[in-house]
Amino acid sequence: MINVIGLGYIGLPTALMFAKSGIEVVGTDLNEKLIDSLSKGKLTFEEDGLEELFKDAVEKGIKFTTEYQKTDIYIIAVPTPYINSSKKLDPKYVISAVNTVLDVCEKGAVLIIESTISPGSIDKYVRPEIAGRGFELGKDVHLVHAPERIIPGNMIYELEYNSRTVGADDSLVGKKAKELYSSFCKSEIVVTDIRSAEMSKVVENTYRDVNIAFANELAKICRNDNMDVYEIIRIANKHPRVNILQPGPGVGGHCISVDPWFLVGDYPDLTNLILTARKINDSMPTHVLGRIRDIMREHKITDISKIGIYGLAYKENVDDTRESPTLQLLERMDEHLAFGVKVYDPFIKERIVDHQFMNFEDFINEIELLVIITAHDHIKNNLDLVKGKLILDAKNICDFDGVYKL
Ligand code: SAJ
Repeated sequence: MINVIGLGYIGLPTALMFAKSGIEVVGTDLNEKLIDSLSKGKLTFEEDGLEELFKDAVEKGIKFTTEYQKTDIYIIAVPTPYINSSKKLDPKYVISAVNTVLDVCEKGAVLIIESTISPGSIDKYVRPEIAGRGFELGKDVHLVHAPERIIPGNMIYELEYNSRTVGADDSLVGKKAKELYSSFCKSEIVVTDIRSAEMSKVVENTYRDVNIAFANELAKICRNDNMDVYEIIRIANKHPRVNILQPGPGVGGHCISVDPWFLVGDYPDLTNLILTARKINDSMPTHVLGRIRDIMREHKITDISKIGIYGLAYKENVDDTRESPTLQLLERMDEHLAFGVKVYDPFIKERIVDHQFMNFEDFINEIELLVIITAHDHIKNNLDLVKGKLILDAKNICDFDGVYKL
């Protein structure tokens, strides 16, 4: 039996995949409301294909509880928040989960940590904890780091078809973990050591951050001289060895905007490029604000409540608002006492910011300038309804005449 600890964005779909493939799974989370909801057959977040997978897993007998189970395989997928001021990882949930596992596990249990951690975290925080409890690593318990790679919006497909990394101290334990994941993962599973697994995960997200920063810097250069950045990227990408990403209003989510900071925090003298990329991406909400100001001036709009921001989620077709460019933008506005901008996102059903609308038409009726920050399919399918408005399209989804771009 596998006990999956932490049933959030990663733990839940992973637990469901194991259950669907016929393995006995118990999902544990300390959040009673969440367990209550899952036990009643109600999902806690939206994701393509998740409903179906959930149904299959429930039919196969997956159980949800707040209790840690006595078993020999654990998958730990608890959150790893980062401390904004120091840009360092806060390992408290991982440490606490490891400790509780040690309270109940069978001798020789394998602890697989899936949560993203900064390189070196297992040496720094987890091994000493285990040794401090009197457990001998490699005998009483075995450690594995198997960082996830799935992308919100396409998680279920990617769980099955992405290649995976398994880092272990011992090749036999690595092989065992690999076999376990191959119950649902149809792609290559690379077995390596724990430090390489930690580092490769953070490197993957940093690579994407740096490449998005390049696109964002191009957007700023092109804006300065009134060139069309999208056209330039489209042409440049015809070159067989060029593949520039898309500029946008900023980089959100709990991964790409966070992981590079771990490298900057640990290697401050060696991370010039990575730090600059982070700064460029973090500056994009301010760039959008500058664009809003230009348009307001040009059209003599003085009332901020005539501005409507579309999108609170950090990217299209998800309901996750962590580090979202819109939240960053509202924070910048707040710092400058610019209150009253209206906000709408069809995926966010609870009110999380001031002046948030729950109805799209009401929202559109009350604004003069629509700022598109998140390219949900919903807005792509409703562009007809916004044709008469001034539009700042930070995601390049509208091709009407007169639409302002980044
Ligand atoms: N973005 C751009 N321009 C682009 C692509 C993305 O501005 O061309 C923005 C998005 O709008 C969003 C942010 O970047 O705000 C991040 O979005 P994303 O779709 O690139 O990635 P995430 O954060 O949803 O998921 C990433 C993925 N990592 C990589 O692609 C290297 C995913 O595979 C990881 O599993 C995930 O981080 C994670 O959990 O670490």
